[in-house]
Amino acid sequence: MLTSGVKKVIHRGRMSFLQTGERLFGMLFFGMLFLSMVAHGGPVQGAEKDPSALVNCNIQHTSCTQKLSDTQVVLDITPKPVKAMTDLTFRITLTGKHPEAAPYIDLGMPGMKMGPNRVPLKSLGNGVHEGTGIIVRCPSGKKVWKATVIVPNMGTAEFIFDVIY
Ligand SMILES: [Cu+2]
Repeated sequence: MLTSGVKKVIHRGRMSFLQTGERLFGMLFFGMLFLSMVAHGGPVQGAEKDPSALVNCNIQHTSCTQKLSDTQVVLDITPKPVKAMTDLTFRITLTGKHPEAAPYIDLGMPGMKMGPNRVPLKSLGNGVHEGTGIIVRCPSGKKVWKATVIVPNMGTAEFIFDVIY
């Protein structure tokens, strides 16, 4: 009597455990499905599909200029052609109002989460700032890169350009 009662309880316990397990598995499955949908079909995808449409800087041939409130931000990268996996010199020239601290550059790719890649810049006087950095080769094969120039207390300017692999 007693043992069969205990068995029943164990059996019932097992059943509900199995059901909970199945439910958990289902939730995980749909959770992952949802995540992969977000990862592949989110609003960022537009930029990832055709990043060349976002290019706003012909860095392979010239420097690039953007307006930032009271100043102009000029970016140049040398040597040219600008290649991935080589030491590059980044030069930011600010005309007009000067910031409280030196600007710096965050390198990344449009619509993609790349690892952090910051280029600190040193002032050379007259609004000129320079630093060295490396643009890596993206495993996706995409060659459109983005340099976000952060000018303390003034704002940011985004330069999007093609890099040679
Ligand atoms: Cu990438």
